[in-house]
Order: sequence, then C-alpha cells, then structure tokens
Amino acid sequence: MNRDSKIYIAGHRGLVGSALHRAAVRRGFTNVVVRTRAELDLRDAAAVERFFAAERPEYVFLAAAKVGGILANDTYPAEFIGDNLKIQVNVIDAAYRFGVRKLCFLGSSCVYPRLAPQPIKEDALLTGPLEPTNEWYAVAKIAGIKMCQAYARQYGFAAISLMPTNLYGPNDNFDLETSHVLPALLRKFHEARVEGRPSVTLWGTGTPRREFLHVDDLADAALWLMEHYDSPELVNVGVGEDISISELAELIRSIVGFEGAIEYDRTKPDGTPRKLLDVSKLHALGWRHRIGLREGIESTYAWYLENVANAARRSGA
Ligand code: GFB
Repeated sequence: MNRDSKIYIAGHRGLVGSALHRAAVRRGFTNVVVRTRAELDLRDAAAVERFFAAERPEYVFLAAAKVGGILANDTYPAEFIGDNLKIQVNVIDAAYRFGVRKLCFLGSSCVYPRLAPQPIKEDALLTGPLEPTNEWYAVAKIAGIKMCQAYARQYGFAAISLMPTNLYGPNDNFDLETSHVLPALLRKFHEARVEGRPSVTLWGTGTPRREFLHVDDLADAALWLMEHYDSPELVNVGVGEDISISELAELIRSIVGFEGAIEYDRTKPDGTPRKLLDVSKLHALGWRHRIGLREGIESTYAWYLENVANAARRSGA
C-alpha cells in the first residue's frame, strides 16, 4: 500500500474500525474513505454496489459486523448470522468486482470448535462442534473466511483473513447487557466504587479462561499483515497467554480501586471453557503485540472515564 492508496475502512466507528482508522492516519495514509451506517447500510447490496462504483477503493478492511458479548450472541441469533452474512457477501463480492487490490477480512477466535486443543492452531477450523452461545456469529464468520478463500481460488482475488482473540480498548461497547466481559467489568467496578456498593455481580462461574488483545495492537497487526502477508490461509492474532475471568476481575478491581466483594451469578452462561490462540504463525511472520494487559486496561479505563462516565455526568445523564 502506498501512503496515498485509497483505503476503505468498513465499520470505522466500531472498536476495531476506529482503531484501524487511528492507526492508518498515524502511519501517514492520506486517502482513507469511511461511511457511517446512516450513510451506507452494508446490508443493502445495491447501496454497497453504488458505493464501490463511485469510490473504487484500492484496499478494504472489513471491520463492520454485528458483534456483542456472550448474552447478546445468545439473545439475537438471527441478527448475528443474518446481518453478518449480508455485510460480508455484499462487501467481499463488490470489492472483487470493482477491482480492489486486496481485502482484509476480520474473523474471530470463536470460529474454532468449542473444545479445540489449546492453544488453538489455525488448522483447527471445522474440526468439531462450535460453542452454542455464539455459533450463529461463528457460522457467519466461517462463511466469510470461506468466501475469501473461494474468491482467491476461483478469481485470484487477494484477500487475507485474520482471527483476532477477544479484543478491548477505546470505543468499545459498555452496555451491560450486550458488551463483552472486559468493558462490562470496567463499568461494573467503576459504578460500584462511585456509588459505594458492597459487591459486584459477574456472570457465570469465573473459571473460563480468555485471552485479551488491545485493539490498537490488532490494528497494527492488520496494517502490517496487509503489507507483509499474501495468502488466503487464516492467521491468528493474539498475545499467546490467557487468564481466568476471576483473575481478570481481580486485575480490573485493583485498577479501578473497588474494595468490595465479587459475586457470581451462575444462572448466566460461561461459554467456552478456554479460548487461547496459538500465535506461532504470526510470530514466525514477524509480528508481536506490544501492549501488556494491565497497561491496556489502565488506558482503556482512562478512556472510559473521559468519554463515557464523565461525559454522562457532564450531560446530566
Ligand atoms: O466477553 P464475553 O461476553 O464473551 O464473556 P465470550 C466472556 C466470559 O466472561 C464468559 C464472563 O464466561 C462470561 O460469562 N462474564 C462475567 C461476563 N461477567 C460478565 C459480564 O458482566 N459481561 C459479560 N459479557 N461477560 C464472545 C462471543 O464470547 O467472544 C463472540 O460471544 C465473540 O462471538 C467474542 O467471539 C470475542 O468470550 O464468551
């Protein structure tokens, strides 16, 4: 990619897309195209067609998706499969037909079987049953991977597919019903401290293990792989270490400064017991993450205070 190449970032207001946008601008890319959801509904094939015909981007990062935490996935299966399939089919097909030079597709570590051997290698894809709480999202993402591979095989279309582990950072969703665990815990501990509550209730048992990558590291990896990797075969993007949800809770509690008790609501799902990616392929290619978990959570908490908690207080909400 040249610094003046036309790059379209689909989903630039989301966690991943906004990080890609920041990273692209920081690296000196001067011709980045974005559209809000109101301007371009990516589920609308005709609208996507018109956009690609008019803009003719050279590179595409497909970071637009219907996403959410364990409960949102379980509650809205129709949207998690339907919206994601539509977005992917429309964008990948239009990108090929309107001459995009290369596309970066973003999947998820939940595409792998629920009980895949840990750490999970890329070749575990489609070797076993999926985790039921997120199989709708996973099936859509697997279809996206396969669509990229089919277009590569039949048409020679250059598409890479990255499988990020659980992500966190600025512009995350902090809604307690639909968010992922890390932003949910930041908010729960923060509000409990501010309101002087005696305890915080988390979901499940606290025993599942998860791996967390700061979204600025993911954006850096995606830009780097777009320039250094050229194969439709998957690449895992993670840190190579995981922690239990109860350990994560202790870490976030200490960062936020909450001194009360932690309780668990065992009626809520745990999800997959463990989801640690094998990142040896990524390391062999030459990329490693930089942001440590404590440092990343501290800066995300600072972002939350400035942009969500204090902003709500300032507006009287
Ligand atoms: O991040 P999370 O919602 O999704 O939940 P997954 C991770 C773990 O944290 C689960 C526990 O064991 C939850 O039960 N947890 C504890 C909580 N307290 C909370 C809380 O207050 N909120 C939330 N959200 N979780 C998602 C998939 O799975 O991972 C998506 O559903 C996607 O499809 C994403 O792949 C990366 O890690 O279980």
